[in-house]
Amino acid sequence: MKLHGYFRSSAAWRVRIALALKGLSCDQVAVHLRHGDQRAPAYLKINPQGLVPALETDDGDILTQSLAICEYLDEIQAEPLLLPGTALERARIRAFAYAIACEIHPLQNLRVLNRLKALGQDEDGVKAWARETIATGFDACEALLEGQAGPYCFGGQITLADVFLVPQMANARRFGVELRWPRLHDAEVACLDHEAFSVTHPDLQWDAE
Ligand SMILES: N[C@@H](CCC(=O)N[C@@H](CS)C(=O)NCC(=O)O)C(=O)O
Repeated sequence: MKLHGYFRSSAAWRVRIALALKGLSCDQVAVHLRHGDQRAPAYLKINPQGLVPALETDDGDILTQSLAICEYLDEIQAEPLLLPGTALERARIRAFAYAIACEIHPLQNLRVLNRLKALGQDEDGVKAWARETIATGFDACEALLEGQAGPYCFGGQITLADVFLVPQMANARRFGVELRWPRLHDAEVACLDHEAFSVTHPDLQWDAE
């Protein structure tokens, strides 16, 4: 398989974590987001949305959207399951991952921040927007974990929720969010102790700058 990503992309990091957890090997192709490679015609043929990640399967099929890719990986390689448990438990794990993927991350994405700048927001205003978006979203995420045992988001097994939490915590730090969520913090610490999270860290990628 081949993963089109970018070292700092939190959405690509989700997929790197899922691949590493499942022991699936994958070539990495760098799409330099700051240089605008995602808008090059050749890349738009791979992902018409002009976003990373995109995963090319061994059969040459192309998948986009990190949630869809992670769920695909969970279906082709069940061990360890990212969506374990009962239907109710799986729905809770999904809700947490979706809260990050669908509500927090899209609002602090590069193209949104660039658009805010184009509309006249200065650098401080743009960063404040990103911080507020993440902080409000994390308030809800912390509440979603109320009553859930640790050390991970949903008990003693790493799930899709953890795969989405850790990269978003890195984004929070990058924008200078004051981290005030003890449960999210503890889950992140537990995850970073696991090789699948540490070796896939943005700073350790071959295209890291
Ligand atoms: N919902 C998409 C989001 C993908 C996404 O926003 N990727 C960012 C990097 S984290 C990107 O490619 N941004 C480029 C841009 O905004 O032009 C997913 O989960 O795959």
